[in-house]
Amino acid sequence: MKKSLFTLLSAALLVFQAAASDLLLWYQQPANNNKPMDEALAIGNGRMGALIFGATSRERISVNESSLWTGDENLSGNYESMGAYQVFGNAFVNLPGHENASAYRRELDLGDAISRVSYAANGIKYQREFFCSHPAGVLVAQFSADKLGSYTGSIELADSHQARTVAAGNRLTVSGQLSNGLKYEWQLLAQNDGGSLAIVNSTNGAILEFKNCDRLTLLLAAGTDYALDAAKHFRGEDPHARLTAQLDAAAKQKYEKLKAEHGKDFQSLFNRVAADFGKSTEAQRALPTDKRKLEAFKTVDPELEQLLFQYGRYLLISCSRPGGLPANLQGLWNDNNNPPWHSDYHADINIQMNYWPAEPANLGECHTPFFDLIQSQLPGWRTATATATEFKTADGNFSKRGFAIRTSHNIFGGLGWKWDKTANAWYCQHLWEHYAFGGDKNYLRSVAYPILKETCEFWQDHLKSLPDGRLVVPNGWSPEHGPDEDGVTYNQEIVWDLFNNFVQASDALGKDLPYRMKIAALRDQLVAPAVGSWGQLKEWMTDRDDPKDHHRHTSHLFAVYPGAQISVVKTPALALAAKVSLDARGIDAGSDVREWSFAWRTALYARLGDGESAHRMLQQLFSARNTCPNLFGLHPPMQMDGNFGITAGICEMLVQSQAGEIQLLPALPKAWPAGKISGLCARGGFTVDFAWRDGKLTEAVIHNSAGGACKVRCGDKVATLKIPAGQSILLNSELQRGK
Ligand code: FUC
Repeated sequence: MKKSLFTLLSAALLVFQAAASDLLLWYQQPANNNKPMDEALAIGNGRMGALIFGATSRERISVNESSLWTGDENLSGNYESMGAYQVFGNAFVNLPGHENASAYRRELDLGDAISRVSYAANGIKYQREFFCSHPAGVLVAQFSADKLGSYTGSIELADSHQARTVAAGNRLTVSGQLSNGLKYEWQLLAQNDGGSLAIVNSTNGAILEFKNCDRLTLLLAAGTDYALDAAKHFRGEDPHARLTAQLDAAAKQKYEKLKAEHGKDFQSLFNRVAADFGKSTEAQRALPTDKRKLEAFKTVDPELEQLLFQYGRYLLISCSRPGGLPANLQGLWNDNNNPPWHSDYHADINIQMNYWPAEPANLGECHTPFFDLIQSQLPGWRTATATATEFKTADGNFSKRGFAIRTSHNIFGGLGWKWDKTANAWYCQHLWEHYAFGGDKNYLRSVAYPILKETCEFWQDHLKSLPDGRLVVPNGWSPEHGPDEDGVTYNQEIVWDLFNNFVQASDALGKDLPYRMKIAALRDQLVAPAVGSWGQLKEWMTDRDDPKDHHRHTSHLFAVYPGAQISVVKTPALALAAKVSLDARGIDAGSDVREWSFAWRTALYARLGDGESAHRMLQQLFSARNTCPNLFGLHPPMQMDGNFGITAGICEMLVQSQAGEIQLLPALPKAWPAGKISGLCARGGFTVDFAWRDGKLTEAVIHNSAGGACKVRCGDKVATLKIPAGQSILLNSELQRGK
């Protein structure tokens, strides 16, 4: 259908880009070599990434690639033998004589996904740029200066598993094999303008030396023979030919062309959303990010809050692209081979939180690595479940249908630590939400639905009947809080969510009607969330929550967020109880409350319509305790879930769509009296742009990709709209059309 002029004009009205300065992290000193995860700046192309340190006389590029893992299918389930995510190592560029530098600046520009370093030494101005290109598949670095012949030094690769570097021409190569047989390789190709470049061999391996160069361009590729395919035992081709071809192809392109191609690709995702939460002061803007964030903990800094919001989107684009592995506990950026919690996939909150922003923050395709991983791991997970005594059914037999997962997993079908019994159903929520937002029926039919159905069958076989006929998850767990027992609220809510999503999926596909009826009936027999003695939402079936407990997990509030079983409108008494529980846990933050806890609490308060508390939780993330100078989440140590979680929490403050309508500004804090946002997504294929002033909506544009009716709510105003597929409608402050 043709768009009317009016529609086009109105749609353009609210589309904007943040000022370039609002998307910069910047520092006046290099990252501390001993604090890579806290201070170095991250770039990535979804599969390969790096931390850039920016030291003037010895640049350090700490290189990661998402499939470099030890471990295997780990049938024992023992956490210690599950394996861990590894680091490739460091590329160093030694520049003797650059020690005494002035006018130093190091930055990461979220607008074009480039990290830059600049300084002056010996009367010469030096500049570096680093980016990791998704289309080219390589990391690109350029070292330039305002005087010809100014670069003399050396380049070396230091492999973290002690493999030797060999050199040929202008290329350094390191290849090795991990204890599990995984083959890996990384290659660096150096190009010089002016001057000379030579190989120097020593007993420690080869390095490249350069003399009097005008400019250096480094191209780096890293990979393994990992394949996301259980049938191939997770092994594919030796990476050598692929990496060589990638570097050869990149070497034929001009630097500016690689940079432009990278920018275009990155911005095709990043620029879908722009945010403006109000203006910061000149004094706030003048501070480098490490100092500024500490001030923002005390005094609201709206532009930095906008930056934190966009940082989660930047990081997700940089570590989770279609065809790759999903974001792990540290995203992609891990600096050692014995990382905290194995830098694994944690199923009791962490990987889910990593993906909370994907759909609402308009990065639906960045969600798909999570689905690919789930699909690829199913054979291993099914085997582990079918042989686990924990999952014997009431008839004493081993489990026959479906799969369950332990709290941790790797990339080889292997599980570790304690079973998190309903994590299977929580993973299904992600599969469902991708359809709920994007509306792709082929995906629902071929990817999501079979896994949802299999998981329903698992729970059909494993739920236990109470004497009164109600159903409970037997011997479950409120993550990392309390013993194993029946009917734990978290488990009940997650299975309810699975069954409810399955019913909707079956309706959407018009499939399996009798089974759908059965699952709907089981859903309604589940023990439901209930209010306890001090007005709280009970965490367990027995009424024993401690009002002084500040535990970091808020598992029993799953039904508020990311679930939708409890809502202010549909279940007000339960919503009130959830608020009582959350206030007890959340406002007076005890020492157990972590970076990711604050992100979850932001989203929970937003769902409960409490913008002030949501914002207060957000602001906690600027404290030295909860984020690093590079704004990575700080558990401690560094953990990335809080970065993704806060982006999702902010989406919930501005737009919600879980209740069958699009609600604008459901939890706007006083700290953001005027602002605008464009490009947030709502379930049903909608995208929304809107602005507000004095805390009130001024105008909104609702785009509809799928076609159909929708209800838009803002405060007590409601509009029912029919927007044809591909069209947009402008609403005024009263939610009236185009006036
Ligand atoms: C869960 C949390 C911890 C930590 C770990 C990686 O176990 O309870 O706080 O985030 O994951």
